[in-house]
Amino acid sequence: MSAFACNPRRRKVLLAGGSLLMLAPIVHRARAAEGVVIDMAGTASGAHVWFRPRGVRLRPGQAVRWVNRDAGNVHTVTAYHPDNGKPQRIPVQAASWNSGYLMPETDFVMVFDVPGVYDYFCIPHEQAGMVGRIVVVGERLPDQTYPDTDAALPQQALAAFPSVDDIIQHGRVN
Ligand SMILES: [Cu+2]
Repeated sequence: MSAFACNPRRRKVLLAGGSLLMLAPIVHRARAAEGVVIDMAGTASGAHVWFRPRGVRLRPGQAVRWVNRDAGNVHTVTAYHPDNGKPQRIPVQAASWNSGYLMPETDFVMVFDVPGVYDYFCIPHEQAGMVGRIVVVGERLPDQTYPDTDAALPQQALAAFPSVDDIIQHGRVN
C-alpha cells in the first residue's frame, strides 16, 4: 500500500534502468489515470460534509485520488485501523493509512493492491458521518463483512457506509 506520487522505491527501480528514466513521470500519470477520483466536499456552512462517491469498486492495482473540493474545511482520509485508534475495517494484509489534514484543493493518492473491503473516515467529521468504503474485487469476491453495529463507531458513520453488494453491483455509490 503506497501513495505512488512519492514512492521512492518505484523511482529507484526506474532510475536503475537508464533508458527508463524519461518514462518515470509518464508511468506515474498512466497509473493515476487508471483510478478513481473521490471528492471531499460540504455545504458552505459546514453543517454537511461528505466523500463522493461514498462507495467505490476497484480492481487490484487501481488508484484512488481524494481531492478536497471544500473551500471551507480541512478533511482527512483515514483507515479504520488500530494504528489510527479504531477497529480494523480493512483487509488484514493491507497497510493502514492516514492522509493527515488536507487543505482545500489538495489531494491524497493511494494504490489498492489487496482485494477486500476498506472502510475509512475523516477525523474531524466522523461524527457527521463522513466515511467511505472501497471494495477491491480480485479473482474472487471479498468475503469480508463488517458489523452494522459497533459501539466504537458513531451511529452516523455506520449508517453512511454503502453496502458491499451495492458497491460491487454499481461500481460507484454516491
Ligand atoms: Cu471531513
